[in-house]
Amino acid sequence: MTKISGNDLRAELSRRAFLSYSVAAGALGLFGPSLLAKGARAAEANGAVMSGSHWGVFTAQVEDGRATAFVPWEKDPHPSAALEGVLDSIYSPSRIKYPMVRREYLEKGIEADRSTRGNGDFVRVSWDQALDLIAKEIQRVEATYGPQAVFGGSYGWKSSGRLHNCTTLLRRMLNLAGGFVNGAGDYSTGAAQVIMPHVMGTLEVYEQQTAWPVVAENTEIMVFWAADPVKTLQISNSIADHGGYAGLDALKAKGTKVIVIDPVRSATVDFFDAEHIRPKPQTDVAMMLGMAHTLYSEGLYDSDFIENYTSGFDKFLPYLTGDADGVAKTAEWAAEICGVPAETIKDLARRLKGSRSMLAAGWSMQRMHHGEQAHWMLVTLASMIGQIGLPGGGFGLSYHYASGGAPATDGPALSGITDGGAASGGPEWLATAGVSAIPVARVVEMLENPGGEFDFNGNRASYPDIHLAYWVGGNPFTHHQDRNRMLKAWEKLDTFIVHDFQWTATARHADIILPATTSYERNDIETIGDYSNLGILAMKQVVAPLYEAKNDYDIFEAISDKLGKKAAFNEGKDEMGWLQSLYEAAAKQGKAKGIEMPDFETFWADGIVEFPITTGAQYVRYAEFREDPLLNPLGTPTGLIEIYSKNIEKMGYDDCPAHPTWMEPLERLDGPGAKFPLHVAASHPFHRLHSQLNGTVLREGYAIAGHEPCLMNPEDAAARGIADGDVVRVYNDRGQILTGVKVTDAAMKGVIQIYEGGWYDPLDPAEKGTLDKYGDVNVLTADIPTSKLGQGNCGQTVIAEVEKYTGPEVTVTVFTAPAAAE
Ligand SMILES: Nc1nc2c(c(=O)[nH]1)N[C@H]1C(S)=C(S)[C@@H](COP(=O)(O)OP(=O)(O)OC[C@H]3O[C@@H](n4cnc5c(=O)[nH]c(N)nc54)[C@H](O)[C@@H]3O)O[C@H]1N2
Ligand SMILES: Nc1nc2c(c(=O)[nH]1)N[C@H]1C(S)=C(S)[C@@H](COP(=O)(O)OP(=O)(O)OC[C@H]3O[C@@H](n4cnc5c(=O)[nH]c(N)nc54)[C@H](O)[C@@H]3O)O[C@H]1N2
Ligand SMILES: [Mo]
Repeated sequence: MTKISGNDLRAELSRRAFLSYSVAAGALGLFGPSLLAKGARAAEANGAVMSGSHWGVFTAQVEDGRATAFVPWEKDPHPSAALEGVLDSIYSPSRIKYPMVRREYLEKGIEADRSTRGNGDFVRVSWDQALDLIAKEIQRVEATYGPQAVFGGSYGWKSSGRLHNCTTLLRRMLNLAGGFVNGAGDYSTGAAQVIMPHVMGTLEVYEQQTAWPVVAENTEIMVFWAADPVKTLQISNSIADHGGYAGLDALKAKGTKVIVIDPVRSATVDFFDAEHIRPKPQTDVAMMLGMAHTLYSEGLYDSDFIENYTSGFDKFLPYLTGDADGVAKTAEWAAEICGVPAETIKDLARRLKGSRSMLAAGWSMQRMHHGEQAHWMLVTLASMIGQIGLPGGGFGLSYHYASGGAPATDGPALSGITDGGAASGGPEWLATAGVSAIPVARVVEMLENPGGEFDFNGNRASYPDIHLAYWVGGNPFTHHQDRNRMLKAWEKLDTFIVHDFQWTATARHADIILPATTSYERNDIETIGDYSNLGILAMKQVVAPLYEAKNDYDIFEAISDKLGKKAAFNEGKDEMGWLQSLYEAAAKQGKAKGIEMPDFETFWADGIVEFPITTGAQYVRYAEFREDPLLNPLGTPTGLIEIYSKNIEKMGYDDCPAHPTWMEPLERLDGPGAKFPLHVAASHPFHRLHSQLNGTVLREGYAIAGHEPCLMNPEDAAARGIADGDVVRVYNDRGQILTGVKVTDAAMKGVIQIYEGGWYDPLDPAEKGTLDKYGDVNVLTADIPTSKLGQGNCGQTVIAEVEKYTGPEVTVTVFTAPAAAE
C-alpha cells in the first residue's frame, strides 16, 4: 500500500517513478537531479501561482495583479516554447472585452439579414441584456421547433480543466432547456476511430501504447509514418506531461534507426537526422500495398501470425495479387502512384520484417478521402510483419499524441462535471450519439440539407432542421473545411451564439458574442498526462478576470436561472464546492486501489498530488492477445484482427469495401484529372494549437510579410517567379488566400505546406469567395466525408495553384478587435 501526503513523500514517489522508467532510459543519462527541486508550495510563497494548460504545468509569476511570466514545471522533460504565447493570450489585442450583439440582429432579431454576418458591426450591451436575449431565443426555438432545432455540438479544443469544461457546460444548460443535437466523433480521427473497432475491437487512436522504455530497449527500427511527434507532442487534452519526449530522447541517445515517411521534412526528421522517405500526399495506402506485395511474393510474410491472429487474409490476398481485379499491387505499381522508387518500397518491407520494427502512425493520413483505408492497411502490413504484441514491435496509433506510451501510473481517474445526459462508460460522444447526433464534420451538410438522409457506420438517419447554433470552446471558422461553402450554409441559422475570449473568425460571425475568461482567471482541477496520469493538478486562478469577462460556468448558470433551472445546473455547489467533490471522488477511488491521497484542503494548499508509476513502464500492447488469442480475444466479431470485415461487407458501401483497398481520392497531386498542380499539406501548426495563440506575440516569430507561412520547394517557386518572403495568392475553385512564402526544400516538389488554424480574414465580408487576407487554409480544402462509414473530415484533401500576389496592398485586421469592441 502506498500512502501519499505532503511534498516530501511525493518527491520520493516521483523519484521511484523515475527509477522505474530509468530501467531503460536512466543509463542513458537523460534525467538530471532537478526532479527533486522545490514544490508548488514554495513557489507560492514567492508570490507565484502554479497552474496548467494544454501545454503543460507552469508557475505563473504575478506582479501587481498582472501575470509577467509562465515558468515551466521543473519536472517537465520538454517544456513547450508556446508557453510565452499562452501567457500573452490573456493580454492580446484580440481579447473580447464586453458582451456584444450584431447591430442588425439587435434591431431586427431573427429577421436580420444573415448574409451580413461577419461585417464587424457590433453594439456593446449589458450582461443582463445579452443573457436575456439568449434565454428568450433558446426558449423560442425549443418551443417552436423542439430540441432537434438547436445545435449544441460545439466541437473544439476549449481549455483544460474538469469543471470549466465549456462544451460540457453548454450541453448541461441545453439539456436543462429541453435538449439539443450533438456532434459525434471528432476532427482528429474521424475515420480511424470508426474503422478501428471493426479491425482491432478498440478505438486504438486513444489507447495506451507499448511503453516508451520498452520501445527504447527493444525496437530496432522506429517508423514515424505521417507523424511528427516533435511537433504534436507539445499539447495534450488534459495537461501535457510531455513524457513522449523522454521516449524520443531515449531513442536518439541509443541511436535507434528512425525512418520518417512524410512529404515534408518535419521537425522529427531534423531531430533524429532520420532516413526520410517522401511519398506523394494521399498515396500511403498504395505504398503499403506495395510493401505487402513484396512480403508476400518474396515469401517473407509471417504466415503463422496471419493464421493464428487474423481473419480474412484469404479474402484480401486475391486483391493484393491482382487475381481479383487484374492489377497486382506490386512495388512497381505502388511506385507509379506514390512516387517512391519500387526498390525503396521493397527494401523497406524487407528491413521492417528483418528487424524488430514499430510502425508509429500519425493521423493526417486518415484525415483525407477514404481515410479509413490508411490505418486498416497499416494494421494489415503490421500483421504480415507479425510483431504485434511483441516488445517494441507492431504498430501504434498514438505515439505522436498526448504522449501515448509514456509510462502510466495506477492512479485514480479524475472525473469532471457532466452534461447531465445519458451516462455511459464509453467516450463522451458514444454516450450521446444516435438520432440526436450527426457526425461532427457533417455540420455544413446538415445546414444545407435538413431532412436529408445520411449513412454512418451501418446506420441511416436524417439531418435535423437547425435554427439555432451555440458554440463555445471551438472555432469552426478555422477548423471546418471549404469556408465559402460554409459561410453560405451558415445563413440557414436564425441565430448564432458564441463565447470566446478571442475575436476569432467564429466570434466575428456570431449574432451574440459573450466574453469568457481564460482558464488563468478561474480555479479548476485537471489530470496531468492523458495516458500517464501522473497526478492531479490544482489549476489555480492566476489573475482576476479581465474587462467584463465571465466564466462559462457562471454564464450558463445565469442562463439556467432565467430558464428556472438554476438549482439543477449548480446542484447547490459553487466553484470550490465542485472542485472539492471532483477531488474527493478521485480520492475515494484511489483509496480502493490502495493509494492514499491527502484531504482536499491539503491538496489545494500543496497544489498537486502525484501518483506512483507501477507496472506502466513495462506495458506491451497486445502481449496478452499474442500469448493466447483464444483466452484473450479482441473485441471484434471473430476475436481476431479483421483484415476482412463481414460487418463492413454487410453495409455495402461503395466508398468503403470490406478489406483495405487503394481508392482514388477526390483530388490529389498528379492524380487522374487533377485540375491544379500543387498539393497543400494542411497540417497542424508547430507554434499553435490550431487557431489558439494565432492572436498572440508568437505570430511575430513565424508570420511571413504579416501572413501565414507557405512552405514551397525551390523548383516550384522558380517556375512561378516566386522568391523567399513574397506574398502569394493560393487558389483553387473553392477559394483564395494570401500567404507569405518560405522557399525551402523541406517541402517536396509539388507540395506546399500551409498549417491549419490561421484566422480567416475576408477582404470583403459581403462577397462570398473573397480573398482571405491572412491565410486560413480551410478556404481551400474540400468539405467531403471520408466515406459513408466514418463520415470524417478530409482536411488533407486539397490541391491548388500559387501565384505571386500583385493586387492592391491589404491590411490584416483579424488580430485586433472590431472597432466598436475596443
Ligand atoms: N485542413 C485541416 N483542418 C483541420 C485539421 C487539419 O489537420 N487540416 N485538423 C482538425 C482537427 S484534428 C481539429 S482537433 C480541429 C480543431 O479545431 P478547434 O478545436 O475548433 O480549434 P481551436 O483553435 O483549438 O479552437 C478552440 C477555441 O476555443 C476557445 N477557448 C479556449 N478555452 C475556452 C474557454 O474556456 N471558454 C470559451 N468559451 N472558449 C474557449 C479558443 O479561444 C479557440 O477559439 O481542426 C480540424 N481542422
Ligand atoms: N503543436 C501542435 N501539436 C498538436 C496540435 C496542434 O495544433 N499543434 N493538434 C493536436 C491535435 S488536435 C491532433 S488531432 C494531433 C494531429 O496529429 P497529426 O494528424 O498526426 O498531425 P499533422 O500535422 O496533421 O500530420 C503529421 C504529419 O503528416 C504529414 N503528412 C500530411 N499528409 C501526409 C500524407 O498524405 N502522407 C504522409 N505519409 N504524411 C503526410 C505532415 O507533413 C505532418 O508532418 O496533433 C495534436 N498536437
Ligand atoms: Mo484534433
